Amino acid sequence: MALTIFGSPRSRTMRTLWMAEELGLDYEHVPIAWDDPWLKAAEFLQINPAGAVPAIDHDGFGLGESLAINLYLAKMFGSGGEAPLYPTEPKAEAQAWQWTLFAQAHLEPWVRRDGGQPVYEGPMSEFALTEAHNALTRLDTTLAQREWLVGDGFSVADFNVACVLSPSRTNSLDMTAHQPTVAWLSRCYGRPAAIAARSKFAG
Ligand SMILES: N[C@@H](CCC(=O)N[C@@H](CS)C(=O)NCC(=O)O)C(=O)O
Repeated sequence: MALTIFGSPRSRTMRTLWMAEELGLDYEHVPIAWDDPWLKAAEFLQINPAGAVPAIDHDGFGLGESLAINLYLAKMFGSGGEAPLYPTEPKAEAQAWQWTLFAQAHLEPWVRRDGGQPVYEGPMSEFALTEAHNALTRLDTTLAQREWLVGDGFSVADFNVACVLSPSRTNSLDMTAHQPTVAWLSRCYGRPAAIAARSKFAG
């Protein structure tokens, strides 16, 4: 199999690189920047029509959207073994989708820091902060009762929510009221693969 991961580690591509590390995948990395004009060239748009990173090419199959890439790689390479990253039982799988969509819809818009833009300034700041804390409280409610979001172990559900709540984003928030989430984030980012990915790529 040939897997290519496109995107600079200073972008959401860090999510894909962490997943590749979790799964122990062999891959080629093309560290293209988010503002490189090649992202809008026909050749790259065939891989990801959104013209954004991360994107992958897996044996000629192109895919964009970081959280979809994580679901795909986890399902393809992490469904088996003693501690599967991808839950295959249909209800558990649906919960992994549920948490992924929760992260995309209810966290990503309010915790994003694209292009170094301040998120919590300007006319939307109060609304954004309220939405961010509401979503974190929703997460706290679950994590006060269980160690991981789905099943008994770390899964792609934890992965996708945690990678949206990266340290560079939670550092801009007052997390005092969200101790269950803070403790869970430490468990996620304390994983050997998370530490290895950060030390390899986030220098
Ligand atoms: N929802 C997408 C967002 C992708 C995205 O906006 N990526 C940024 C870098 S972090 C980018 O490539 N921006 C360039 C552009 O949109 O023109 C995902 O999660 O993959």
